[in-house]
Amino acid sequence: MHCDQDLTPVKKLMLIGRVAAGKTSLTQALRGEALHYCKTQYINYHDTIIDTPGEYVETRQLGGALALYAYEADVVGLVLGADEPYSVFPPNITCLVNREVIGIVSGIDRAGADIERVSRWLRLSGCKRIFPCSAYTKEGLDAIIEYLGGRTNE
Ligand SMILES: Nc1nc2c(ncn2[C@@H]2O[C@H](COP(=O)(O)OP(=O)(O)OP(=O)(O)O)[C@@H](O)[C@H]2O)c(=O)[nH]1
Ligand SMILES: [Mg+2]
Repeated sequence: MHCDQDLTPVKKLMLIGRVAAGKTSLTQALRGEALHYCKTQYINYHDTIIDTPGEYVETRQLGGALALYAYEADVVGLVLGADEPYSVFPPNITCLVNREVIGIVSGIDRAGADIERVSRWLRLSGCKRIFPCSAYTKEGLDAIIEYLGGRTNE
């Protein structure tokens, strides 16, 4: 499975979200890789994406490290699954980093997806731009790639 576009390394994206939010799958999809489950056990640096383990946002002691790692990125993506029952991100959290922060609603193909509700939570946390997407169906990936400055292959 491949994306229609290449993710040209114009802006480096860091993904933050709870365990199983879909960060690694999104990373694979954006990079045009076939999806394969791989539990993230440490912060993974790719050329254009920094993929973080969900435990970092779920564990107070590790949370501070995310703010520091954000300095390695141009854009921070707060990832919430479209079917998540609550948000792990507090209100107005985006002011903690001096980077652009976008909201990513992942897994919009999932049964029980409520894109509007999850988008509201992300806006409450301070995200001005929200990108609903699915690593499975590839819906919405082009918009993220375009936002990051990716080029089409054509
Ligand atoms: N239906 C659907 N399932 C998805 C999607 N993205 C991920 N999943 C599934 O959700 C599960 C967790 O996905 P991961 O991408 O590993 O989640 P993660 O946020 O990287 O999780 P950690 O590494 O534990 O922090 C896997 O079983 C994926 O197959 C999606 O867009 N749609
Ligand atoms: Mg992961």
